[in-house]
Amino acid sequence: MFCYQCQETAKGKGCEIQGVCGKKPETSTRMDQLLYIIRGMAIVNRILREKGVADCNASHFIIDALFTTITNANFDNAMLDGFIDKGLEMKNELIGTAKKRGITLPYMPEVSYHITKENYGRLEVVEAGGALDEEIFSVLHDKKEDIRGLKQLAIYGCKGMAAYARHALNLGYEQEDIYAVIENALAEISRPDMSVDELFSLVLAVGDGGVKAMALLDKANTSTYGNPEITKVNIGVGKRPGILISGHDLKDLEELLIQSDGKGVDIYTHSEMLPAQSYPFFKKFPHFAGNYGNAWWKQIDEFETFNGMFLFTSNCIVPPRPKTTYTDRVYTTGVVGMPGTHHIPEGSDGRKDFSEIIERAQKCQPPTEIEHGEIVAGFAHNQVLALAPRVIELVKSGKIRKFVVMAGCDGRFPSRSYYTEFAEKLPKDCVILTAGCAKYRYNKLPLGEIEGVPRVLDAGQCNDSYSLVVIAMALKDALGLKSVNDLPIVYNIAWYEQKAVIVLLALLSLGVRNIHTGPTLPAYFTPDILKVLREKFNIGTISTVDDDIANLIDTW
Ligand code: FS2
Ligand code: SF4
Repeated sequence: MFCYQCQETAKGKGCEIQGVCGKKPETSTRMDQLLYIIRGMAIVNRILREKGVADCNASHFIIDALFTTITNANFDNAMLDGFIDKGLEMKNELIGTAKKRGITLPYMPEVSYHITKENYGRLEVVEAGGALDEEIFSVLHDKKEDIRGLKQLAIYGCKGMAAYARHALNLGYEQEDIYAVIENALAEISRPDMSVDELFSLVLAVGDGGVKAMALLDKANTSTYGNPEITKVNIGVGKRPGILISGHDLKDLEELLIQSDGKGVDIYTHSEMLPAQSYPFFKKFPHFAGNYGNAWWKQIDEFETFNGMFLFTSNCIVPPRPKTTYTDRVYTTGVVGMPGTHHIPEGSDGRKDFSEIIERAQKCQPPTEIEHGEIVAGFAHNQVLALAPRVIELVKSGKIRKFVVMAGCDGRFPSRSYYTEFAEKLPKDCVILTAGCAKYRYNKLPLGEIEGVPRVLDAGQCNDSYSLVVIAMALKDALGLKSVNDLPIVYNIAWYEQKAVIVLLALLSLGVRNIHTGPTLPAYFTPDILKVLREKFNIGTISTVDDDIANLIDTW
């Protein structure tokens, strides 16, 4: 196996024996095979789109296949086998459609690729267009590191974009131009003659698609559930048994809340589901009790004390330890899979039946309290823009000197204590704008307010980084500036998985410069890729807290 898609990749270079995340080689290989199959599908569907006959079911499958290969989403080989079966079947159907219409398809191994079941998850021998190729679907198949890095950067951006597109689709919102960006990227990276310059342009086009996907998901979420509003979220526990819901999918949360209403159980959000606490629709449910625990990676300890049931609607799920007590109480849904847990499929009517998890929860002990008190959430664009006159006044009077965007992901690296220290040492006239699970490094610190404006404004999930862009654009206009780069905003973004990649690419496509990202740079940023990113966007990484505060706050 070879995988270097996340920040925790082995030795900062690539996981080759087993994933640091727990992904096994045979799982990783299945994911590579699946991605190769959807590249073939994308090539054909792109041609069908040019003729006005693209298959939207194929587009839906492609986004799900990308989403399920995202870090910490699927560890289940049987589920991935189902994806490969379906992908091969759909690819053949697309080829059949093209043939029926008299469309000549290019000879490309991605299109003709076939694999028989006994070779799922096996690297050794793969039939590829009649020839045998050991690693045609592997990341390492591209021998030039810059080309490989840029192609993977495009794929990782597509993975993040696909996740957002799926959450929007679950609420009935979709845009063909987003699918077109993804399929175009997958088709283009299959071209053997892509140059570095062409790949850079492609990566920025993926970023542009990311802006569209985040805007669409924002529209889907706010049209369905209302605009997030300032909300005090309980981080303690009640006396009834609980179901903890993790991940990002608000439709799943809606169905769970409706089906569990009046059943004697409480629903708690976890990690990236915390922002749901601020939506008017969800706040109406009396059994929507609060948020339990912290960022995703602490689940293996915090789930032991929750005592109830667990529902994962997207990443990040962590493989439970062998002796853990909660594995059998974990349910997954959507593209998430974990051996030893239970999966709730979507019914033929598009609904999900959560009755089993609710009935089992009724027999559980209430959660054990691990924290108590409240945190404040709900600073998405609508709420912040409602405060805009006040905020602008504070900026103009110098009482707010800088905004620091600290969006992104949290992770296990001890060096991520940097972000806690950075928030603590940040001068008192600076405000943090956050989104994503990175916030857990500082959202419970007593950082105070600036004349009624909290010093941590939490816009929501990682996809709500879109809100931060809307806020930045509005501030730029209100302050009469020409560019977002003229604003008193600096970007110190933490990354872990591929949703942070699409957020980064989205910001770059909008022309945002001077982004600092850490705790380490992606392994696929070769020295040459980094050189170009520095020249074009002045991207940098982090140093020490004191140096970075001096550089980012005091000199910028
Ligand atoms: Fe955090 Fe994990 Fe949100 Fe990422 S819960 S690292 O998926 O997408 O962020
Ligand atoms: Fe390694 Fe990250 Fe890939 Fe898991 S997702 S195998 S930790 S690079």
